[in-house]
Amino acid sequence: MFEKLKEKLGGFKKILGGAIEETEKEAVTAGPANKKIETNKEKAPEPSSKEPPRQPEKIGVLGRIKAAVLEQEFIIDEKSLKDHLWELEMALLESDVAVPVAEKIVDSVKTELVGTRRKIGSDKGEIVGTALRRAISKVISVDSFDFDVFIKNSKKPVTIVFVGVNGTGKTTTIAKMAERFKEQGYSVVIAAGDTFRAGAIEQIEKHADALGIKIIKHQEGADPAAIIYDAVQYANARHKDIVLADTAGRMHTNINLMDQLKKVCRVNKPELIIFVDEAVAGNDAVERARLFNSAVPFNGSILTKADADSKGGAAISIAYTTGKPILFLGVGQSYKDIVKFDPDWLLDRLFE
Ligand SMILES: Nc1nc2c(ncn2[C@@H]2O[C@H](COP(=O)(O)OP(=O)(O)O)[C@@H](O)[C@H]2O)c(=O)[nH]1
Ligand SMILES: [Mg+2]
Repeated sequence: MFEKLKEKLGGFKKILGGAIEETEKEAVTAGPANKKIETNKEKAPEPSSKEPPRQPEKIGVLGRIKAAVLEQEFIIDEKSLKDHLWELEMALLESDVAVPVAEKIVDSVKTELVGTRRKIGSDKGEIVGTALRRAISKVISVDSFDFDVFIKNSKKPVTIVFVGVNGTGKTTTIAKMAERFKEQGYSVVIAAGDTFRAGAIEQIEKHADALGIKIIKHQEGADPAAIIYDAVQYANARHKDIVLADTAGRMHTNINLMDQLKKVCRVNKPELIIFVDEAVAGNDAVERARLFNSAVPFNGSILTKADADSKGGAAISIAYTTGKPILFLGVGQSYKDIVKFDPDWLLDRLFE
């Protein structure tokens, strides 16, 4: 998972590490530390030929100590990074990181490194790796929303509406989440809110049967807002904990269907709206997330198909672009294939 991005970041670490190594060599050759000693000496009073030398030992020792400390350090200057930071931006863009997010990462790496003193002989790959990890961490850690804690502390039933374009894995994710909630001891109701696509009701019904979960459905073409409303009523009457509401996939550009989604949310006031898209969709997913979020402001995203060969860019960009956290990753087709998203987990993967 995220192998391509990891590879690119690894390559960049080597390149920039090499450039910093060059700066270090130049610093050692030019001996900036020695120049500092000269300055030190200049400040010391010149011994006149008439006067006896004044405490030469003391100045010498101080000078030597200062030189030893300075000699072990060098400063990373902007010049040595400039061309390579552009390469970093390219590498990020090629990995499907969105433009503003790539710019933000490059900027952070620059701030982390330029003008800082480093020990001579220290591991340059590590210096760059740490700066990169911090920069990426900043863009993916948008807030500290803990999904499980939120569910636990919320008044029941908790209604969760899943939104997104067609085929991204909403229905499968609902089945996975239902299984996860069941395991945690919650009772679940599913609302078959995709009344648009032929076979969608049967598809989610099959999942509900397999998981032994109650499903509320109407006929094809029915109003999804009404179905979800019925499911919430049912959950209220039977003291069920969670309502998982499916919706039809829709293009973020289709105004009528987006209006229908707004109605679903207006009528039912779900506790959570979750945007579902594919990790493999890259920048398209980022743009869709942005537009869905402005139509029906959601609480977080789930990225599916992270088991496929994703470049990793969407995972890095969506949270920063929408300001909402990634909650889970879908990592396969079976019910258990869902993992809670943790920024550190992703960072460990990229930098292990
Ligand atoms: N490999 C993989 N396939 C997935 C994942 N999530 C969903 N799928 C598959 O994606 C396809 C579309 O899923 P579906 O739930 O019908 O998408 P929907 O149109 O958004 O409801 C199905 O074949 C799913 O099995 C995942 O995490 N990994
Ligand atoms: Mg579906």
